[in-house]
Parts: sequence; structure tokens; C-alpha cells
Amino acid sequence: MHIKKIKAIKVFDSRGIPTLKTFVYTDNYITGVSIPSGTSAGKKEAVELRDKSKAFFGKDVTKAIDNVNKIIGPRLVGEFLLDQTRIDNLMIELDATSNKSRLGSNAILSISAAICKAASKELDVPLYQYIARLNNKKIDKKTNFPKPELNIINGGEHAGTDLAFQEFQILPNKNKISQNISMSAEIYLQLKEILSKKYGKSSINVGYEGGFAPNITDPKIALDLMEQAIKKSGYSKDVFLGLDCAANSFYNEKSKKYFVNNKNYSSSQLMEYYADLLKSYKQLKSIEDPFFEEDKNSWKEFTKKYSSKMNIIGDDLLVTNPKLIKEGIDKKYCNSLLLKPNQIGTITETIKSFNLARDNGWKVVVSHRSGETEDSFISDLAFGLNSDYIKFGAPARSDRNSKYNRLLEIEGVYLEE
Ligand code: 2PG
Ligand code: MG
Repeated sequence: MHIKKIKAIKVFDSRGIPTLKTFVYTDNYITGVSIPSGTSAGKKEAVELRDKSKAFFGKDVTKAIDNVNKIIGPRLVGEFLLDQTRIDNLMIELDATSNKSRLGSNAILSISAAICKAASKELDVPLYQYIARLNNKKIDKKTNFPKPELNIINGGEHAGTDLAFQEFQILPNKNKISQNISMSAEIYLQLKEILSKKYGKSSINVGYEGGFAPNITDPKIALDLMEQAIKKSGYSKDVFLGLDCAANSFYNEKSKKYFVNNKNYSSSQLMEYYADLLKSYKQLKSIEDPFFEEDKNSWKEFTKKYSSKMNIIGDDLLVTNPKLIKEGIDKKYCNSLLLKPNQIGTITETIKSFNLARDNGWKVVVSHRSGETEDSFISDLAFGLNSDYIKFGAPARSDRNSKYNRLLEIEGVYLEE
């Protein structure tokens, strides 16, 4: 039950950009986990170490790999595998910065997650059960699955179009994960039909997260198309709508204006725009990053108005950081947390952020990044923590479906009634 060796290698994410896969060697197994990476990152995220050399437009990870293989790994050899908190704290101390900028959040998280998975293997328990155990909980057949938010139209920095909002999501609301994913895949295919008939075949090209990227600029058209697809599939009663506006990406810090559908909006004008959307689309029950991460007065006002009606999710605003989450709770900036392990950099801190939000009555959405690999660690994390929601992209492309398929396997095989 002790760490014998740690080794990182370079692998590639769904965008063709290098990332790390780190392996932990123990008595009986060699266990690896690969790490995702964001495109529209929040300013205060833990620092992902990139080489900034010519290779891969500055995004190579040879330094982060060296940090695993030459600095952190050797320091952790001999540590007790089940001491997740101690090991994570050792890495935080070794890094000795407030944002993991010396060794890299990518280097640190890849080890933290691989140790967690290696421990579950040595104990011969499913990964989700081991994660529940780290959080002093237990999963049984009665544990609810998180509800998925599936991003079926991609915009913002995730698509080659001028649609300002990043994600247009469907939120199926049945209890079984298998039912929710099946309904969503039917809606996805229905949307594909509608798009290609209306706009031609180039409209069914997809963005980073597997959602379609039609050449439209008006968010209302995107929502209309989704409503049509839901209706045609016969699921109007069971499916809500959600948005990740990712407002950082259409906010101009110089002019202090938001740019949506070829128009500039002040904060208060954008507030009115949202009011109108909520009136027109009664199914809209979730909104993420409606304002720029520093436009905190707008966040507060929005939450005051709509908190009882919908989930208002902080992503770039909170970056999974316990200090910022605490501030968000105290000042009522929002009512839900987007939880992304690589924004903070260790499994221990991820669990701490989860509990902070949960204990204060917030909903938690466990989320992938736009640059993903086939790794499904995040699915076990979401189920093991018993999160309210998950956000893993469209029900298409294996970098996304590896996550949904893992949950289907947990429901259908490991927890079979
Ligand atoms: C987001 C994420 C994931 P990215 O904004 O919520 O969907 O995107 O990984 O590019 O930050
Ligand atoms: Mg987001």
C-alpha cells in the first residue's frame, strides 16, 4: 500500500493539445489518470504549467512532466497510498505558491487523481466508492445519480462562429441516468435533422464539446431550435434548458460592454436582455457565468432577482477555490458551484470546495473541461461525491461519451438491482 514510483508521459487532449497522463506504481498495479484543460479559463484558476516555447504554440507540457518525474514523484515514493490528504498537502508545500504556479496545477492534479485511483484499485473497491469514502460517505443502490447538463449547441470560444454564449444545454429530469442520457441522445439526433434541413449540412459541424456549431449569432434562435428538437422528440415535459454564457469571453474590459448578437450591452442592458430571455423561455432553469467574473454587482443583483427560480452557477467567478466560494456565499453572488478539479489542483481541495458549497445549501455541478481525454475519473468523482448535476458536453464524441458511458456502466452493472 505504498507508492513505489510515479511517472508522467505526454498524451493529447480532444483539441490536439498536449496534456499529462501520470502513472502511480503500487504493489499490484500501474494506474494512470490523464488531465483535462480549459479554453475559456477564469483569471484566478490555479496555473496550468505550459512551456511557452515554439512547440504546440506555447502549449507543450515538458516542464510539467519533468516536475512530476524529477521533483514531485521522487519526493512521494514510500508514502502511504491511502493518505490522500497528507500527499496533497505535501505537494502544496513543495510548490509553495498560492496558485500552484511553480510546479503546475496540471502536474499536481495528475498525481493527486492517479493516487486516488490507485488506492481504489489496491483496495479493490470501485473508484466512486473510494471517493465517497474520502468524503466520509458511502454509495449504495439508493444513491441518486446526478442530473446531466448536456451542451448540444456550442458557441463562444468553443466554436468557430459568432454565437456569443458558449453552451446551450438540455437538462433532462428523470431519475435514472440511463433514461436521461437516452432522451438526450434522441434530442441531439433530432436537432441534427432540424439543423441540416434548415441551414444545410455545414450546420451540423460540431464544436469542442460535441455540440453543433451552426452559423447563427442570435442566442434566441439557438434556444428556439433546441425547443423544437425537444418537442419533436416528445420530451417537452421532462427536459429543461440551461446556458453557460461564459460572459468573460464576450466582455470587453476597455469599453466595459458585453457583445451579443452584433450589439453592445452595458451590464444593466444585459440584465434586461436576460429578463426578456427568462420571460420567453420558461424552461430555462440554469444559467452559468451570466456576467464577467469581476462584474460582481451584476451577479448579486441577478441572484437577488432569480435565485428562487433557477440555478445560478459560478464557474469563472469562483474557479473551485474555497476562498472565492466563501466570498460568493457570504455576498450571495450566486446559488450554485461549478466544480472543476483542475481549477484548484488537488482532490483534497476539490472535496473541500464541494462540501463548502453543499453545506451552505448550494447546488453543485461537477464539470469536465473543453479539452478532454478519454479519461472518466470525473464521472466517479461526481457520483462518489453525490453531486446534484454533471456537465460533460454533448452525448457525442468519445471524449464526452466516455464520461456518460462510465455512469451507464455504474448504474447498469455495478449497482444492478
Ligand atoms: C466551462 C468549461 C467547460 P472550458 O466554461 O464551463 O464546459 O469550458 O473548459 O473551456 O473552460
Ligand atoms: Mg463555464
